[in-house]
Parts: sequence; structure tokens; C-alpha cells
Amino acid sequence: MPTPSMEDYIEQIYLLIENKGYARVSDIAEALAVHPSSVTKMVQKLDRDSYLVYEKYRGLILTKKGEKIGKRLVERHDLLENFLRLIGVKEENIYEDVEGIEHHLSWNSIDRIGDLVQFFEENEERLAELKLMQIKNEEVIDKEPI
Ligand SMILES: [Mn+2]
Repeated sequence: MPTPSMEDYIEQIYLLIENKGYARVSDIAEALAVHPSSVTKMVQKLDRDSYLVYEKYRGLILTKKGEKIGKRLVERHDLLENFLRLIGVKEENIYEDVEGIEHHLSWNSIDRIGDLVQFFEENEERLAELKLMQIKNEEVIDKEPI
């Protein structure tokens, strides 16, 4: 299993290849806000663990294993964004919060959150009830003396 840091790299590499067709060390460094030398080190480790193949002057490609995991990691990130958005988390908090939690949930929890998102998407009246309850809760908080 990849560590949280390895997951971040595989996820970003997968996204870069999907969006641009390739992933350069400099692009990965920028996306993760880290030094290019850290990227080179990690890319070499990911190569050793057969998530990708890295050749200094030819760039890198994900292996079947790397691609499969990359796809799952990107889907997990998207699911968690959808989940937080659905339950009413403010847009400004969503990305950072997902980055903070995505590596720390079991796939079991991810799947059950997926069910919950599906449940609310298929039952809009339940979602409306949740929103109504949230409005009431916010009103209670506003009225509470500090
Ligand atoms: Mn992410």
C-alpha cells in the first residue's frame, strides 16, 4: 500500500497525465508545492515500487498498477468533495478538508460515504430536509449567548 505522501504524488501524476498528456517533474513540484528534488526522489521510489517508469530525459509513465491506483485516488478525492459539498460545507473549505482527510479513511468508509452521496442524490426531498435542519441549527447558534 502506498503511504499518504506516495498517494499524493500518484494522484497528481494521474491528474497531470489525464489533463496534459504528460507529467514533468516541474509540473508535479508545482502541483504539490514541493521542491523538484523531492519530486525526483519520490518518483524514483515510485519507480522502484513499480507504480511508474521514470527515465530522466524521457519523462515518466504510470504502470498498469500506478494507473489503476491513480484512478481510484482521483475518484476518492472527487467523491469526498461531492460529499462535503452535499452536506453543506462552505466551498472555501472543501479542497483543503479533502486533502486533510482523504488518506486517513478506510476504503470501507469511502464506500459507505459513496452510498450516502448516492442516497441523497436519489432522494432530493431528504436533502431538502437536511438543508432545512441546517438552517434551523444555524438560527439556534445565532441566538445562543456567547
Ligand atoms: Mn487529493
